[in-house]
Amino acid sequence: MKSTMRVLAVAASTAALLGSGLSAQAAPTANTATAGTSGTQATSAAWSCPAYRLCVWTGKNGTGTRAVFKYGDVNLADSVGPRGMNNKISSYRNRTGRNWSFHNYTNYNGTTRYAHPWTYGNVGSTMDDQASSIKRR
Ligand SMILES: [Ca+2]
Repeated sequence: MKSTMRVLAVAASTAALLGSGLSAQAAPTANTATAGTSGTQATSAAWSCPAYRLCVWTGKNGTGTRAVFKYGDVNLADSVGPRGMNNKISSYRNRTGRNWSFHNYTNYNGTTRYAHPWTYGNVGSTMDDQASSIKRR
């Protein structure tokens, strides 16, 4: 990973977005084809996420192992909070009214991408399998 830092004070409206900028809309119809195939943390359906939480997945399109956040995680590699997600996040769903930032280093450092309220999608090539911290804004 490159060591370039981004200024986090940049207004969210002008900051780099995650993925291809899917906007607020209803989540796609659940895809049951992938249900229950990836172990104990597999979600019941693609994009399944509790209300008022940020969900992230190890697979694209809301599949694979899921982690759920209320406040974020300063270090995805440690044992505090969900395990097994460091450098593995490929998709997200933001079911909150807040912006969230994804960073390729711990402590909210490094390359930053934003997930706007009520959006979902793949995180995009810049952040795919790169995120090491996540912050609720
Ligand atoms: Ca952690």
